[in-house]
Amino acid sequence: MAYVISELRNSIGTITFDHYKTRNAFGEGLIGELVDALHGFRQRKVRVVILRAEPGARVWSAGHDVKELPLSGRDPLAYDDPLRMVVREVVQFPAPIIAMIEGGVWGGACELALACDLRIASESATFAITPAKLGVPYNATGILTCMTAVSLATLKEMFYTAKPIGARRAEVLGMVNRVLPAEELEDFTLNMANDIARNAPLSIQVIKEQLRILAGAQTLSPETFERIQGLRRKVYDSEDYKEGISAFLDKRKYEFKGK
Ligand code: YXS
Repeated sequence: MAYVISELRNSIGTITFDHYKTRNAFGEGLIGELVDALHGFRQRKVRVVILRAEPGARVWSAGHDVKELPLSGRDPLAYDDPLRMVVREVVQFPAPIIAMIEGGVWGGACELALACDLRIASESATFAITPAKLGVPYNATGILTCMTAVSLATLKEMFYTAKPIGARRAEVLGMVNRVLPAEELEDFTLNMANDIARNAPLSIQVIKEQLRILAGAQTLSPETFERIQGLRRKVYDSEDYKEGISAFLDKRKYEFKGK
């Protein structure tokens, strides 16, 4: 595997993002290997999965691979987009997934971390939701994923400012379960994983699915859903959307004109 390292020990699976040259950006390659690893763990009936970057990482993941965002007026976060696929894999995985986080978590990676069942972070962790920095129209299920883990006031601040939130503040806000010194992170996370793995897997599997269904229970009429999609099209068809991606790729400051 070129993008992730997958290990299985005592019914606990660990997947390590291992593509630092793109800061573990979520491109098709990394997401493909991540999904394959989860499929393998599902077959092996693992009881807990830990998602992590390499020890001491300054960046957990830089989020969606910007180089793979379409410029051609196509929905950048459509149902079959790799990011959408992996978030579904995580929320539907039949056992708890713990995001063990060191370093910066950016954009779509922040949603993935929030989609995990638990988040254990080191003091170096930061969390940023960045569509407004790139002119991207986030999608409905992605917003819902974040809404189930973060208060509306905090989510608005994160979406509007696109600025990172530090680990300690994230803990106060309930975005992460625990914040620890880096040297304690791995042992604490493994102990929690072992605690969970000793409990009844079927009971945990069912409560996870019940919580997913109940948390996502939003009645949306087809017309409301189409209105949301229409609003998003206004963004991804805009000049600002092209400007956000071009500015990132040209390594220059963006200049949005609201059109
Ligand atoms: O120039 P080279 O070839 O060495 O590559 C550079 C970066 O281009 C690359 N890289 C990325 N490539 C694709 N997609 C990315 N998201 C991405 N991020 C980084 O990695 C190489 C090293 O980057 P560099 O020099 O900036 O590293 P650094 O250590 O100084 O800074 C690390 C970061 C993460 C602070 C910095 O790379 C950064 O700010 N990256 C962008 C973070 C971000 O805005 N992510 C959102 C992506 S879009 C997304 O997730 C959703 C669609 S949305 O926006 O809606 O949330």
